[in-house]
Amino acid sequence: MGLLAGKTVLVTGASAGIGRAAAIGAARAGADVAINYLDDDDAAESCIAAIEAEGRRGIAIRGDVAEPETATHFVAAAAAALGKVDVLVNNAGICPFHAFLDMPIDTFERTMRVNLHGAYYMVQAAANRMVEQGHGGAIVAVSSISALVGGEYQTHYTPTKAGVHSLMQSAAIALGRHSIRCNSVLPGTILTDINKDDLADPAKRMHMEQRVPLGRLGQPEDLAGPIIFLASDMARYVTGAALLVDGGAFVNLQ
Ligand code: NAD
Ligand code: RM4
Repeated sequence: MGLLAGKTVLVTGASAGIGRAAAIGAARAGADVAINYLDDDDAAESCIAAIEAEGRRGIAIRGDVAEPETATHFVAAAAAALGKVDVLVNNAGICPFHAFLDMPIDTFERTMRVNLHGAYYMVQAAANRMVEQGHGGAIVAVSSISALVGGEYQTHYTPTKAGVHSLMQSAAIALGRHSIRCNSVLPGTILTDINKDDLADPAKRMHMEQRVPLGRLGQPEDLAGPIIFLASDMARYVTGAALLVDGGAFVNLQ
């Protein structure tokens, strides 16, 4: 029996990267999976095909998480197609690397809206559905090591990741009475499209790699296990927690 057998899992931003790996990992762990995606229909279809190849049901629902109505639509459409909502993995996010002093207002505001406002709307919509259902649930937010440390070209981004981490802490308190657990994962540097350009600089990539005690940067699949664990009943007494998934990078300061 998989850790998520019989559960319905919703994942935002699952057409690529960590979200895709979490969605497919959840299916492998026995869940039916609904994915939200922004605009890449082919990538979303490919994720659904991989979910179905695990013998599970999958549905893809398009929408920009920065819009509040995307969240209510996603949750309603997922529940209509798959019957219920047990788990939300709030993953969608952007990080358009840029210097601080001349940060364009649009870049700052879009990053806040997608990463933080989007998370808020999604968590609220999923929680309302879980409360209505009356049998609890689990929310896992993809925060970041950036919730704990800064980044010169991430002054717009790191506050959103600290915000998502904080949202999970407060939501854990607000939703505990409904048996809804709220936790976050804090990935270190994971090789995905979000940092492809940034890590194209060989010096930067080597610097990042050398900081990791486990000796390599992460792959999206490295997040699947920790996300599935926090989503599963194995973590039934874990709420308000944050789990670094960074190969040890955060503790490697000295
Ligand atoms: P990615 O670019 O591969 O994936 C991001 C996903 O979010 C994509 O599927 C994208 O389409 C989707 N997305 C972006 N804007 C959206 C919107 N407005 N509405 C709906 N979907 C949207 O990058 P990733 O690394 O897999 O990022 C996933 C999450 O992991 C992000 O929240 C990111 O902050 C976080 N994270 C990544 C790293 C890393 O090093 N890769 C580290 C820490 C945290
Ligand atoms: C993470 C962390 C990674 C970076 C991504 C975009 O939070 O800072 O190093 O590549 O964001």
